Amino acid sequence: MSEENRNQEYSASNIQVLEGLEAVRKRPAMYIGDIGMKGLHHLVYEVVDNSIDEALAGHCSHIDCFINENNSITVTDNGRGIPTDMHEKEGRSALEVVMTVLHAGGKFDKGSYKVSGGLHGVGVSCVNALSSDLRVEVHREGKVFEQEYKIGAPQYDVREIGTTDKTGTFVTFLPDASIFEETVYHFDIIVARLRELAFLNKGINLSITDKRRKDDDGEFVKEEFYSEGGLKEFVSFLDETRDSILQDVIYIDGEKDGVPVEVAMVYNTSYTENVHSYVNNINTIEGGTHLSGFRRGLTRTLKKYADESGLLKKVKFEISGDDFREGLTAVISVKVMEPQFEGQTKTKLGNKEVTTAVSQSVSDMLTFYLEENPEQAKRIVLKVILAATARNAAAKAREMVQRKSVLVGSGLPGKLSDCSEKDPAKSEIYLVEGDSAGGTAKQGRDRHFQAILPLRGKILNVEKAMQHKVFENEEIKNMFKALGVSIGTLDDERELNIEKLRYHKVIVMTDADIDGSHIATLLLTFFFRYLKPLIEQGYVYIATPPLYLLKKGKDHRYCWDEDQREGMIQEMKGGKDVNVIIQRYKGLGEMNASQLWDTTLNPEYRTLKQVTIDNAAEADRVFSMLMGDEVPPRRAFIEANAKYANIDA
Ligand code: 0RA
Repeated sequence: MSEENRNQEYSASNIQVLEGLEAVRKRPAMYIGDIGMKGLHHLVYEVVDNSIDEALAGHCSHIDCFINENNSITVTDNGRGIPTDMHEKEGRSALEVVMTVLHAGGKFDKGSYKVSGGLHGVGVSCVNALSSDLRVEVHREGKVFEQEYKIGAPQYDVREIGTTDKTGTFVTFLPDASIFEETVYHFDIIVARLRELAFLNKGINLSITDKRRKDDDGEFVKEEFYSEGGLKEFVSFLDETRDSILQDVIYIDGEKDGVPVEVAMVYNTSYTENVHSYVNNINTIEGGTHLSGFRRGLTRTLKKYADESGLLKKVKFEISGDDFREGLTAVISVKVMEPQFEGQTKTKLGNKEVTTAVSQSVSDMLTFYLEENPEQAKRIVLKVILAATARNAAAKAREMVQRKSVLVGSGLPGKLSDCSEKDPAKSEIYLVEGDSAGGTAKQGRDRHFQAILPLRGKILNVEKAMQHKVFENEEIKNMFKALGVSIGTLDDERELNIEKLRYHKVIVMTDADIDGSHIATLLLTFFFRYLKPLIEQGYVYIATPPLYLLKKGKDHRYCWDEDQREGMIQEMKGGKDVNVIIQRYKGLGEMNASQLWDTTLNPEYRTLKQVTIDNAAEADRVFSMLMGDEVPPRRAFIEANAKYANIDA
């Protein structure tokens, strides 16, 4: 290629690069999901994923992350280092291409098994485009190379800055504050993801250091993760606060039809099913073919074993797929070369060939396990029979709920004060603790679009109740009826129908004290276990009533926490020696209707916290811990999270 040609080509591809990065900056949400807290953290995952790929290729053992003082992030690995040689076609360093060209990630290593990769699989160039500053350093072939960028644009050609006896890649980036709504990183969010990644990719050392904070020993706050046992340990971790009915975790790590399949499962004494599935390290919250394969393999194998064991002789009714999964905690992780993601959140695996691969793997593993462990096998079968018996009772209870609701006509509970608006997108329902607060809310609300459903006292702890008890519970029936949500069965699966959901804002409102937060947690547990799609679709919120009222003559102001209270008092005093009266609200009942409207109901002034499931495995663990029997872990959690009043879960 002549020099002239090369220059021409260089500038042509340069323009393309700039256009590509500009596209990312114009529509960041299309590439990283959103520009809030989630998207901000997604940048970290994207960079870490590249290092994970290098580790999965067998060339990297350590990945270390740092939240720096200015909320920039550094990710380092001890892999081979991104190649820095001239990229023939592009006429510049391969490193620069990787860092600036969309989707350039895997181009150099076709043979390798690139299975990791963020949800959107966009690559590090995307992170670069969305960073006001980024610096990459590569240690390779005895030399140290570096390049820096501003919003994706290289500030100079890749240059050599020294010698080294190590290999690896170091990336430091500062998210662009003009793009992201928030730029402060949360240690706990990154911790949860790295822990998950350590379990999903056994044998890799991962760490996160928070350089903004020091612990009591004067060291930066740091967490390290390493899993020898992979999913086996993941399942034990998830079920730490539950009682297993098996001696150990059932585990398989193999490959079928070219699909690596790893599955770990255990049965506990609870009544909930807890199955988490992953494809290429991505949590597939909508499931898909791998999950179907798991269920099929599990049901067939257990059914066959139960039939042959003779234990089913006395059982007079059908055993359904659900029954085989009551009290089951499992994690399924598959690696797929060209995954097809479908569904609303693009987290549902579509590849048909995966169903059989997983189903056969699971069948093989389970058949072997059941034959080798007859004692454990019997416990599982008895557990399944128990579940089927209870489900029969529950089906009867449910039928009654549905029949009743038909008889009542509109089917709305008597205690519901409905709104006049009929469009769900414009309607809200407040679930209010206690009849008296319910009464105040009813007077204070805007009846045009706000409905009130008072709930009496303690809500059932669904974590510890059998399904039929849940469906027989009066308050729970009222919630189903008011929300317009029904449950049917389809293809052996319990199926929630939320098409007729009557409100797109479902707001939990409780007292701002310990009891109130306990009731909120009980309600959220119920939503998490029985109405998860409502949370996933962003319909569930928590109201935040104020904690204090400050009065100076006619000047009345509300405060939501201590810091705000102190600041507000100073402001009201204005340096003078005047008296500010502080009233502490202990419960909703202490507010009158107009105060409640002003602070907690009026969309113009209220603050609603949207309930989200950022990390399903983590949420699952937290709920089982909060609602389970064991007190010490619960107390530790509540103390650690006291400031957030247990509701960020
Ligand atoms: C392609 C080829 C080679 C290394 C990498 C990619 C690589 C990428 C990243 C991203 C973060 N850390 C990384 N480490 C390595 C090397 C090919 C070779 O040396 O033969």
